[in-house]
Amino acid sequence: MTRPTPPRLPVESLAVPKLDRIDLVTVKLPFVAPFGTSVYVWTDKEAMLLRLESGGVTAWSECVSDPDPFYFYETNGTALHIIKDFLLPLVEPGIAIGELEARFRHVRGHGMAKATIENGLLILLALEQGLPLHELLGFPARKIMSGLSIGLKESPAKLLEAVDRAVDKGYHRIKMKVKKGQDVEWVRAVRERFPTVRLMVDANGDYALADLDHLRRLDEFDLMMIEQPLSYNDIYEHSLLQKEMKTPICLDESIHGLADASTALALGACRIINIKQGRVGGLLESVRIARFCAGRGVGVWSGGMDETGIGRAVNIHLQTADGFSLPGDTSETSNYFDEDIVEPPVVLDPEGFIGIPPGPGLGVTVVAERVLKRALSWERLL
Ligand code: OSB
Ligand code: MG
Repeated sequence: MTRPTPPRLPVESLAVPKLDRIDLVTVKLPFVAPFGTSVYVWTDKEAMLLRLESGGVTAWSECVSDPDPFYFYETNGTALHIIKDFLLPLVEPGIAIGELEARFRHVRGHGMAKATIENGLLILLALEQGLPLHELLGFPARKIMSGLSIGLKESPAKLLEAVDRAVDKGYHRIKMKVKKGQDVEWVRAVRERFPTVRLMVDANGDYALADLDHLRRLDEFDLMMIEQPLSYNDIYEHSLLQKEMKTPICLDESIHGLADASTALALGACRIINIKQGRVGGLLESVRIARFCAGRGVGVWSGGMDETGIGRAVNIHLQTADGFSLPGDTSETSNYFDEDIVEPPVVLDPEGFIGIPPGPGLGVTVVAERVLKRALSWERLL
């Protein structure tokens, strides 16, 4: 089994524009409700934004890391360091985007930091060419399926309320977080009340292979998948678990790029992959993984990082790419924030779909006053 050599994407040959000004802005937006995983509970989104200016055109992108390493090893602090000290010095006007990616590979890991710059440049190019981002990437417009990620709740009753609201809204699938001791009976409660809803669970790595007998009890609930049951760092043990379980395993944390995806498929470690564009280093690597998986009968979907409207719009554009056959973690803005920093907010249509914001670039407008109101820090880099 050899590593895939992905075909070149047409966008790789576009030239990096000359940048006139670069800023990094960190904003903090309170969540409408705390969001809990098996690892941590977040009460707000602290997001680092990159603002690029070129010939009077301004593009914003979002680093999807958190201030803490409780989902992924990158933090806003490491991303700032890597972007400022290692990645931005590699950005040279006139070189191809593909060449920039090759230069970025000299920096090991730090996909979220890389994605912030690569996505920002692609958004800038799309704005300059007057094209929606998905069109620059080569994908026709299509509406996106929706999915809600429900954090750990304090009681099964509260969980049922949240699922009820999501079903009412028309979400195409519902994900519930689980952890050891807050799993089988909670899933059973949801299944009993909603026998046919498309349901899945996400453990964020809370189990070990020794929990096999316990995890197998989840097989009776007709779940679409179980996301990242074992360690954030593992692929091999997931392959052993998948052989023992009927429910498809979906890998999230373990997949940092196309090479990991190919390892996971070769080992049979999962039947589905959650692509978070930041975690895998940007939109182009995401497109490569989606294609690779689609060609092998493995479904992919776009994960989320509770992003502001900037990152959420990037995820929406990404989902026009071939291979995104499953509903992802893209839900309404009101699920996260009372007031976002972009307009318009994401809303579901009556059939539960999400439209691509129309217009060049991301199709959303960053509201300067709201960024200023929410800014914790603002650093001009160029
Ligand atoms: O594991 O998918 C995850 C949010 C933050 C960190 C990790 C995860 C999540 C989510 C929510 O599940 C995704 C979203 O609604 O944006
Ligand atoms: Mg996950």
